[in-house]
Amino acid sequence: MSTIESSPTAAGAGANASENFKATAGTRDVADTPPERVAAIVTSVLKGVHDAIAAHDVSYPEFQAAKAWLMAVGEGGEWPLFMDVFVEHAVEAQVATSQRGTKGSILGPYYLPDQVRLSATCRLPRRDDEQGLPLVLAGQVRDIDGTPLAGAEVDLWQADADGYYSGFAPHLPEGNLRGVIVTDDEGRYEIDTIQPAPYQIPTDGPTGQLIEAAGWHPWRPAHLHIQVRAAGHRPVTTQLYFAGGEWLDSDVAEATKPELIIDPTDDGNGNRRGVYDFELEPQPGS
Ligand code: MBD
Ligand code: FE
Repeated sequence: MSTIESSPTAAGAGANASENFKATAGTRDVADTPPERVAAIVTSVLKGVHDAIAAHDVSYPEFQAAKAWLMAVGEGGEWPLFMDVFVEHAVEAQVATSQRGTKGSILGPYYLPDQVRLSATCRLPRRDDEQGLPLVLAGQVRDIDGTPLAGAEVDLWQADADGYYSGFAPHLPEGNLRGVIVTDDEGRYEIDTIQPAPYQIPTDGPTGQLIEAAGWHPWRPAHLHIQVRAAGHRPVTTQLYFAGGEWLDSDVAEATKPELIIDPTDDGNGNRRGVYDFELEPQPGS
């Protein structure tokens, strides 16, 4: 694995994911929250803020610093990054209480829809000189009753061996290490890719500055992002992690789950193979 020689810059690492978030608004369900519910939620959030101010005897300079920081997050386009790192895991955990089958994890800020469709056995698009340990990810997509799901979509996106995502890093070709793999007649897939590096939140933007100011670390463990979709089934958005990897127990985004850790086998000839089967529940109401 190549190493990150210097910390990624906020611009270089695509910390500004705001444009993509706005551009993909049409792909998401719309919230239809009645006024009483808006009031109840926002009252709770504000009460948390007010309570923290009292509990910690917050000063005027601290209040104004918070305001300046909030402005910088917006101006730097880092709200998608901040929300997905520090808040999304709680939403995912809530949704997970009603989801059966494969455990979900957070979507994060770097999903791009409409990537190249690939047949069940494939190589993920990569540069000719793509660095990183080779990795084959293989498995089967099934219904929770065990029925194989042919023609299911395994939508995979991942960082490269330096921790950068295509579409959010100017030096990477469009579509690099992204693809939608369609399962075969037995619901199987087999993807030839490389092992991603851990992801470091850029230290020079407002999110990174907050992490530094709080004395936290800016790392996520190495992970593959996967969304699995099949007709008549509830899609699952998840991530796979690597056994023994750094930061597994202290993910800044709190998005790891023990069920999502794979332990690829290595035959000593550079062939590493990780296996993961996905199980989708029928679409509620279908
Ligand atoms: C990532 O790669 C990621 O997965 C999340 C959730 C947040 C920031 C970067
Ligand atoms: Fe990620």
